[in-house]
Amino acid sequence: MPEYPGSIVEAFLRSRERMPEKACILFYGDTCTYERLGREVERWAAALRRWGLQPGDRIALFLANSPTFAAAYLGIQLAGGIVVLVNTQYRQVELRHILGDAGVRLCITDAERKPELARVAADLPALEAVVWISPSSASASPSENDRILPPGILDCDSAAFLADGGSAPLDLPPSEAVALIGYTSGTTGRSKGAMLTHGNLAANSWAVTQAWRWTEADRLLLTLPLFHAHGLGVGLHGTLLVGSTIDLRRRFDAAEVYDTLLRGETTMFFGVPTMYTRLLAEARRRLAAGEPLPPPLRLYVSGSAPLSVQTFEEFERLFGQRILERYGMTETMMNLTNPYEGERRPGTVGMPFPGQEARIVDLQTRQPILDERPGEIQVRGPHVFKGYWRQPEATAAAFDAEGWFNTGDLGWRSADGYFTICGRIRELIISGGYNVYPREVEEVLQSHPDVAEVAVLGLPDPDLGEQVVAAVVPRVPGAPPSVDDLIAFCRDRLASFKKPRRIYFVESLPRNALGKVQKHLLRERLARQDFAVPAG
Ligand code: MCA
Ligand code: AMP
Repeated sequence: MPEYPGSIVEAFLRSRERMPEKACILFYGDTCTYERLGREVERWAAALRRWGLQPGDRIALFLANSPTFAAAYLGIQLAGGIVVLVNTQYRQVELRHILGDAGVRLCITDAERKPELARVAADLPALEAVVWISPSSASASPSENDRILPPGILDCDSAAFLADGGSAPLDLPPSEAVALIGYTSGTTGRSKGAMLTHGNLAANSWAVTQAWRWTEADRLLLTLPLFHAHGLGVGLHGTLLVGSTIDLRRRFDAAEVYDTLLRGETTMFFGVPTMYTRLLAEARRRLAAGEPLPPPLRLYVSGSAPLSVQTFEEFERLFGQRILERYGMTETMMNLTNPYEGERRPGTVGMPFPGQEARIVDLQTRQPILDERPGEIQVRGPHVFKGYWRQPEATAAAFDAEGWFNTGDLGWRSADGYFTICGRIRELIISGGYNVYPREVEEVLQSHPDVAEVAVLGLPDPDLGEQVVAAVVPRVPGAPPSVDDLIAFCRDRLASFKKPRRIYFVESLPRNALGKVQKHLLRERLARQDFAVPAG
């Protein structure tokens, strides 16, 4: 049995004990040591318990990257709570669904995001408290914090919430308890909460750190958001587990990343493919201006969306380094990885991490396929989630009788064991590493008074991989609503990255005999621009 701890919080406390004065999180000139983070974690845990947190209560984090995110995250888990991750771009529709579905009792946010939360708070019967990070410890201005929460909901700034000190020793959470709920598409329907246990997270982080030879000497430059599996489950967890250092940023900025890499202190960078294409463009600009290339890193990793062979090869030509591509999901954290030593094969996602399994099954017979034919990728191991929150049927449908999880991704395996992803069973658009479920955008556009029918799909995009495109049938033929109006309508309700980049007005949608929209036909027509001028 591998020697990994029962939870990430336990792993963190072990690292703190081993090297209290080591830098854990660097954040724009501030150095948060393992000891300082540990004290903050204990303060959050004690304050949450004092407030009345019971083991298993859901506490949402609707918070941008900062050391406070890490402290609150670990504090909730140390207190026995379940963290619900919320993308900071989410707006009323997503907030209502996620916070409502998870029955969140308390939400930790920042002053900048509190007004959006206040718009939906009255629709969330389980919500009892909102704790917002005081502007002194976040970058938001107090004037943005102007919308009042409904009466009956505790509205508390973090300084007041954490006051009173006291850090009674708390037991570590059991490894089989749920640590975190991440909302994701599942294979069908509305976004579902994937329940990951402390054991799932620790097992996967252990596998990742082993496979990538991650040690306490590493310094990871992390510009990914901490509210998704990539930044959190790979970047932060790995750091805490091995006791290395994370150079955390609020967001990705190619020029800032390039400048940081030039300083030569970074050993690893993890990103989505869009970040790599932007980094390449930045490098070309710098080289043209006579600036140098950054020194080599120990490891560049790409994931969350397909890395094109072209980007892989250009990166190797320019930076002289072969990006390691891996494949993961919210339900499982990381599944497959190209080898650290050995061939990193472009266009593939490699093999299972240590201690985990993966295979391809035939879509009809559900029998394993051993040759190089495509089928559905299934995975099994200690990293695979417990199930969907309050969705026993969806959970049952996601696993087969032998405990294999159906990923909903299509792929094939080469004779020498490399997996290649070649499609998705579910309808999902991946734009710049963010998932967009067409149905969610369709539902919002459909509710616009001037829209009769709508279909949303993904088309190729050189920067984002895929872009969101909508075909709209206006309610009054020949009198479509304005594109700006439709986009503003989406942005008011959904995260801005879900808004269509292009909207085409059409007379009707192609449908089959059962009335289902034939998106493949629509995609072909839109790709050919077989319509009047795009209205966007
Ligand atoms: C931002 N915008 C986007 C996207 N990101 N539009 C489409 N797709 C996107 N991905 C929009 C904003 O809404 C805004 O629109 C405008 O672009 C500028 O926003 P800004 O924040 O400046 O964007 P950016 O800095 O250009 O962001 C691009 C990005 C970012 C750096 C690629 O999207 C990003 O950090 N992506 C990573 C997501 C991630 O962590 N995914 C992992 C999921 P407007 O101005 O109109 O409002 S976990 C996962 O998939 C599994 C587990 C796995 O395997 O990892
Ligand atoms: P999420 O639901 O946010 O966890 O997104 C997981 C999905 O991202 C997977 O099911 C894949 O479809 C996709 N994905 C993640 N990594 C890769 C990769 N390296 N190549 C292709 N698709 C990927």
